[in-house]
Amino acid sequence: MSKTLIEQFAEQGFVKVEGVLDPESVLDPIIEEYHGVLDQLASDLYEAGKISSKFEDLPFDARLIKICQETKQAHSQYFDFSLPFQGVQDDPPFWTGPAVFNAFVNANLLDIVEQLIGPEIYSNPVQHVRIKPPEKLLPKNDLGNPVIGATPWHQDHGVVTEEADDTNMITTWFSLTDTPVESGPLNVVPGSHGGGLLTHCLDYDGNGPGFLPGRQIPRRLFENDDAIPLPTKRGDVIFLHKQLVHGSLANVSDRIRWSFDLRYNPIGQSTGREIFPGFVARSHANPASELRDADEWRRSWLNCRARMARVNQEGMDEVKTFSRWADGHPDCET
Ligand SMILES: O=C(O)CCC(=O)C(=O)O
Ligand SMILES: [Fe+2]
Repeated sequence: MSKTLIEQFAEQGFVKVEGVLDPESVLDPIIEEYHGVLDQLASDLYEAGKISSKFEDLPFDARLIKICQETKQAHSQYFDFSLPFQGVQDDPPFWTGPAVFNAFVNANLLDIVEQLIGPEIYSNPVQHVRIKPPEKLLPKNDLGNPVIGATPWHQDHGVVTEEADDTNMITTWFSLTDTPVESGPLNVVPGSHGGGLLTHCLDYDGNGPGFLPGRQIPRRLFENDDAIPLPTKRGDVIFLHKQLVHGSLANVSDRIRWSFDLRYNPIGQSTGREIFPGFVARSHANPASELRDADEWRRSWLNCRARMARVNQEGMDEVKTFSRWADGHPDCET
């Protein structure tokens, strides 16, 4: 079994493993925590006069959708366990609760990560929660596109800085709710991790209908006809090689689409976003170094937020967190 998993990952650049996370003991407590986050968002917006009601009687999905519609925003930062790269001021909200932390250090998850990158495992801070309401119910931005939608073609290697070029980073992706094809799961190009790091264009709009302008890999640079969607059930986890070309489909369902993407790399290798805090998730060599205190994790992000408020202001990016790509590459001509 484990040989098959390792072989499949090596050949295809991804592997989906069913039933890794227990829905009741791991995922439900996370959903419960996020009810509190949504309460906070509703209170803040209501007090600021930006919504007509706190919508306390609505279920999670409908309440979030209503708030997005009235404010014409997705409010992703409220839910995320990460921070903006620039212009951090006025303490942007984020969520690093204990149930979330519990998933980061889940033993079943780390057992598979260990098979793929070895036993000394660091939690890489390139990490996001993505809650995407049905596109048909979402307000549109200035360009007429939904305020949060499908993820364009990219490699995760392309979102870290050059210091992490030799880092053996692995992405883990799982959904909090079942994610059938119509909900907009990951869409991957099997085997595309063999072609090296491809050009990511900053504001590319040549990928055809359904692909919004933005940072992405032009589809002529890889075998884009081979892409396959990876629908998931609660508890399944997808593992991605850092050079696998992937994106996500649009959420054309009636339900929210809700995922976590967490990354890990061998201890001691650069995370490619050094100003953000990672931690030792597993170490056979030094078990005492494993972080198991959710409060300490939360404090590391609070400290990071204070540091970020002193750098990368007003269009500056003296601390590189993200953008290794420049405009004007010949690959980006349309
Ligand atoms: O969930 C998504 O829309 C995109 C996730 C992704 O690109 C990733 O997990 O690396
Ligand atoms: Fe990705």
